[in-house]
Amino acid sequence: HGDSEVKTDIITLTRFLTEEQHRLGPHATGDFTLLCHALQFSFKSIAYYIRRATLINLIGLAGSSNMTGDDQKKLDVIGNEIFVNTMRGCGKVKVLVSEEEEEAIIFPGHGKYAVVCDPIDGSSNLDAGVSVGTIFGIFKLDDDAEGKAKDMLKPGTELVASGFTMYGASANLVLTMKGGSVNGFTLDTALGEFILTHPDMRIPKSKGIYSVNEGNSLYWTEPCKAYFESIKYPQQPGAKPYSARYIGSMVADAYRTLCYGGLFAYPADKKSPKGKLRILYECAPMAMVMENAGGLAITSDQRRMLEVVPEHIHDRSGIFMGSYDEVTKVTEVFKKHGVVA
Ligand code: P6P
Repeated sequence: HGDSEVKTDIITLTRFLTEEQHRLGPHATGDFTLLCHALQFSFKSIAYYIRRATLINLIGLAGSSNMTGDDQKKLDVIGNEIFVNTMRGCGKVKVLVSEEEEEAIIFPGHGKYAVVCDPIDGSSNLDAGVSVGTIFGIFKLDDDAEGKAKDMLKPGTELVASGFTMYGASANLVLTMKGGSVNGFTLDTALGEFILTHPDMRIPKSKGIYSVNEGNSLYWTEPCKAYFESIKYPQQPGAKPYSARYIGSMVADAYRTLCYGGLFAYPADKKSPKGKLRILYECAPMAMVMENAGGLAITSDQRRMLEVVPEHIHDRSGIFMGSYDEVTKVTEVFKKHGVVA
């Protein structure tokens, strides 16, 4: 047979996870695989609601859709409820930390995994049609873990998997396992399957793009100001200024940075001394994706992002992440200003 134009050897996320499990050998119990199936159902459900949200919000479908008469739930709440239900339902998760839940949720049963998530990151952008997404991380609990919130206070280096989905023109999932590659999947809504479309994603080693909210520059520390000055007003002869790209939705800025390269930053500053983004379910999962794609991720005080241990489940951190050479430039400027990890 000649190769027909139609691609018939499709790798779905389901098949990808099965192959991953087989790669781990016969001792793999399949618990992680079942957890990931529950995760993918969460993403499909959230993608559905986000696609509908515009219609519901903008053309008043809410009146007809909430027959029970309760208020049209905000998408954050819907996304969070979906996550809680699927993580409880799969029976493999003991602890769930969500941006939308003040306390960690402890499920009954003997789940061996802990999940951290921001169900709908950037939801404030939704009304403007800006891409939002889900950011998630999976930890394996120690055998003697009590299944309490303190079991979640772990460094990102202990994540067994992490990633994010971006609900834009299509729903894109970026998934990476500990020590593994970064793989991108696109939701085929007709099949209801995430299809492997971006195998082994590698972030370009360098790229003249920076992504930061310059509206905070009044509050930046001296080394931070010096870094951004150095790329906006380069001193090297013939050097061109960097291009600015800031969407204000972390998953969108992260996805662009992963695809094109560059530097994404949400620095700790005088207004937010601990930074704005959360360690457990925003910074650490993104840092693992960037590092596994060949990039770097550090804090404002120049520590490796993945080595930071939060003291509370909702702790924040400053973050610089992206292309290897670009994050290295940040470290060089900060070092000149005496900020060394
Ligand atoms: P700012 C969205 O609200 C978010 O949590 C991230 O998705 C995004 O990177 C950041 O905050 C944007 O914050 O202060 O620039 O609007």
